[in-house]
Parts: sequence; structure tokens; C-alpha cells
Amino acid sequence: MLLDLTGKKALVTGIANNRSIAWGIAQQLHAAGAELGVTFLPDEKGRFEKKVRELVEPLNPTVFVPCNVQDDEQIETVFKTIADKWGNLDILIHCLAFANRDDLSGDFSSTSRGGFSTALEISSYSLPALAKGAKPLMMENGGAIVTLTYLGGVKVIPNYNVMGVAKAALETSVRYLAAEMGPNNIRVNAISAGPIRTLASSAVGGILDMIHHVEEVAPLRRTVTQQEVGNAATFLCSDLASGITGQVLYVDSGYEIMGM
Ligand code: NAD
Ligand code: 0WE
Repeated sequence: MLLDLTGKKALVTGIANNRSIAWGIAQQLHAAGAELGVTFLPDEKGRFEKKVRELVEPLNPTVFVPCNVQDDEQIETVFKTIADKWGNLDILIHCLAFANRDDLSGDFSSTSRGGFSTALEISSYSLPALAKGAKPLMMENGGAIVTLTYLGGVKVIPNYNVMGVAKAALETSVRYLAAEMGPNNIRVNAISAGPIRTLASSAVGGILDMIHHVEEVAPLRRTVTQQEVGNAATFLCSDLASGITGQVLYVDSGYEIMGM
């Protein structure tokens, strides 16, 4: 079975709660037989750590490490831990984004220097930063890196604003990383998911409108689920996708093809 991930080691970033897209991906990778490592965003009270630990426990992760992508040292420690515990890495899931909430409404031209920098640092730079750590651990056997993007990086989606710029940088990073790492048989792809209600998305005005619009005009007349995104990610990480790199795969009920 080409889709069997038994014996593959997968690091999943971006799980915050049971609505996270990363949680949908982790469940499907686990169902395909992968051994999981999970990172969490550390906070002072350790609340995220506890929440994520309890959520992922049924998937028996053998690596569980803090990772704030704004901190180079934490990124280094993640891959040091994987090198020590696993020796190598087959799959990296990059599933995180952040912009100041103020920057996700109003005039795009009002984005501050700092807000622009934060959005691109966390949502875009983190991909090459994590890929750098993964590369030496994937060199021997090849590997697969998958990130999550959104149509707002290509077309104007009201209020997505600076996150659109960040996703454009992310998608371009996918292409440059794919070109760099292809000779090492490391494939790098993105999934462009349709709007899904998650912690990050429901905190933003405008996303509900987007969801209703998708339900009206997308060919499938519905939104997609975290599980469907997880299935596509599992495919991209499997040998079924051995010839695919540098691509953006739309998992969006077909919305992207429509002209309305
Ligand atoms: P989510 O809130 O569940 O996930 C976002 C994650 O980013 C959280 O786990 C959070 O801890 C993490 N994060 C934020 N700042 C971080 C930092 N400094 N270091 C490490 N981690 C940090 O929301 P989600 O919707 O599942 O988002 C996951 C990805 O999917 C994002 O890249 C998002 O842009 C993308 N996406 C979401 C939708 C949607 O409609 N929900 C659609 C397309 C793409
Ligand atoms: O990428 C995203 C959301 C990313 C995001 C969400 C938040 C909310 C909480 C980044 N940073 C923050 N910061 C916060 O403080 N999506 C694709 C979901 C999304 O966000 C939108 C959307 C859609 C869809 C914002 C405006 C319009 C549509």
C-alpha cells in the first residue's frame, strides 16, 4: 500500500485544540500508521501544553516539545530532540499562522511596520526556519514537508489583509524550498484549505461571511472539514505523491475555480 505511513516519523506543528487543522492532519497521519511528534506553543501558565498533551495522548506521540517559532533556540531544540529520539524525520507539517487581530480588519494601508513584520515572521519565515532544521534529518531517506495556505495569498479576500501578504510569501517559499531540497528527495508542498471554523478563524470578523459564501457558490456547496484537509496532507506525505513537489493543492470544495 503506497499510502501506508507505517514506520514513518511525522512532526506536526500548530495543534491548539480539537478544531485545529493540525489536529485533523495528526489524526489522519496516525490512522495511516505514522509515528507522531507534536509541538505546542508554550505559554507562562502551561495551559496550552496541558490542553494539547491531553488532546494528543490517544495518538501516542513519542516526541512532545515546545516550539515558539519566534525563538531560534526553541526551533533548534525541537530538531535536537528529534535527532536524539528518532535519528531521522520523514514528515514535517507546518500548520501555524499569526497576525495581530487589529491587522485583520480595516484598511490594509494601516498595517504597522511591526504588525507586518510579526505576521510574516510567524506565518511565513517559520517555514524555511523549520525546513532548515528538518533538512539534515530528512537527507538520507528523503522526506515530505506540507504547509497550510489560503486563497487570500493569491486573491483579495476582504479583511485578510496582511495575512494575504504572508501567505503569498509562504507559497513562494514552498517553491524555493522545493527547488533547493528536491535533489535530496525532500518534497515541499502546500494545501490551500477553504475557510474552516477554528480558534484562529472564529476570532476574526468576516470569516463567517466567507463560510456562507462558500456554501452558496463552491461546486460542492459546503465547506471542507479538518479531516478532509488531513486526508490530502496524508496523500502528499505518502509515496502516492512521490512525483509532486512545489505545488499548492486546493482543498476547498472547488471554490477557487469559480468566478463569483
Ligand atoms: P489554529 O488556531 O487552530 O492554529 C494556529 C496555530 O498557530 C495554533 O496552534 C497556534 O498555537 C500556532 N501559533 C501561533 N503563533 C505561533 C508561534 N509564534 N509559534 C508557534 N506556533 C504558533 O487555526 P487553524 O485555522 O487550524 O490554522 C492552521 C493553519 O491553517 C494556519 O496556517 C492557517 O493560516 C491555515 N488555514 C486556515 C484556514 C481556516 O479557515 N481555518 C483556511 C486555510 C488555511
Ligand atoms: O489564516 C487564517 C487565519 C489566520 C489568523 C487568525 C487570527 C485570529 C486571532 C492569524 N492571526 C490571527 N490573530 C488573532 O489574534 N485563515 C485562513 C482563516 C481566516 O481568517 C480570515 C479569513 C479566513 C478564512 C480573516 C479575514 C477574512 C477571512
